[in-house]
Amino acid sequence: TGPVLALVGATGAVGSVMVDIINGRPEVPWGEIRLIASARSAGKRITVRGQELTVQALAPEVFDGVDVAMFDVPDEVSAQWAPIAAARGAVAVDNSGAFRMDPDVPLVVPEVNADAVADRPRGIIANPNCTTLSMMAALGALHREFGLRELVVASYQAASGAGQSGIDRLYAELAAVAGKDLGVRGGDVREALAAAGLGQADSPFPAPLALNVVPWAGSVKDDGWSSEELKVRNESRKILGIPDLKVSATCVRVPVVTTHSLSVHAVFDREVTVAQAHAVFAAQPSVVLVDDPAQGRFPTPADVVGGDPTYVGRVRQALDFPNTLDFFVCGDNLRKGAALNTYEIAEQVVAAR
Ligand code: 11C
Repeated sequence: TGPVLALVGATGAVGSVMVDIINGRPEVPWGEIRLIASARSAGKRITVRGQELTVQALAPEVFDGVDVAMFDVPDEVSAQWAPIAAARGAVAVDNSGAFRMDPDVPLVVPEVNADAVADRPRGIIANPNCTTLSMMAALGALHREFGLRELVVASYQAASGAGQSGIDRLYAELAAVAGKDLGVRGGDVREALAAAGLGQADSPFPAPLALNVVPWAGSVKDDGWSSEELKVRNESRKILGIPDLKVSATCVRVPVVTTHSLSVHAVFDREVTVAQAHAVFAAQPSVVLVDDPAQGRFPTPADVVGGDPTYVGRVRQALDFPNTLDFFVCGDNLRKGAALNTYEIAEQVVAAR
């Protein structure tokens, strides 16, 4: 019998994708898989690799005998329960923000720093934020070749980054404005939402998302920064192993259900051409290059959603800035951005045993 895998948060937006990923693998190394969630979801039945499993309520005993426990739960739940899982002998692979910047917890993207899984003094490995993750496979490949020095990015983040409530809210808002001719100015979206009973205070977003873009994700931090923007900065530095990487990020929510995009301006130590960058992307197995704008070919969330790779396009050498590249990247925030990378770390842990 193989190792035991636990999935904590099995019924959430990311947890459900995790189950899809496990079901879609040609082979898995696990002898047993346990599904775990809050008491509210306990008792639900979910089919995993042809077997109907009953979701168990989160409790210390569920981790007994577990080799790897993946956590897809809010920060405070991970903060409490990942150490409990570790104390009971499991390696906790955590997708929350609770441990990412802990110096005793590796922050892993297998394409970039797979070896870091072995150095885990707390028995915990962290999975990066989905916005950071969406560009890491591409940036890691470029960094190895040209030496990354500075990063200026703007994100175009999907509603599902805010979980199931974000997905539900976007669909409800779209239903409230659908089929109406709101005129050349797009009408008063707030009025249309209010008329449909969608109060702003009930939304996970700080402004209407339908027919709009919202320059905010996460919580308020010092000097006008959002938590999401600081995560992009701090996590990029840690994953790439460049503690003094200069980063400036602006995080924006857009009315896309799933798949985060980023516009990236990257500055390198060495000269770089578009042809060289294309060659680097083409050689990175988890990156798909879609870059032929004359033929209308570039990545968009609509084409990328549901897929595992990071898609890169619009690669340009900035006319006025030497040693730089500008490009656009799209990645499914629930797959590589969350569930898939977490699962890849879990497989890496058992493969390295
Ligand atoms: C979003 N990236 O799109 C966030 C969600 O630190 O794991 C993930 C937050 C995190 O809202």
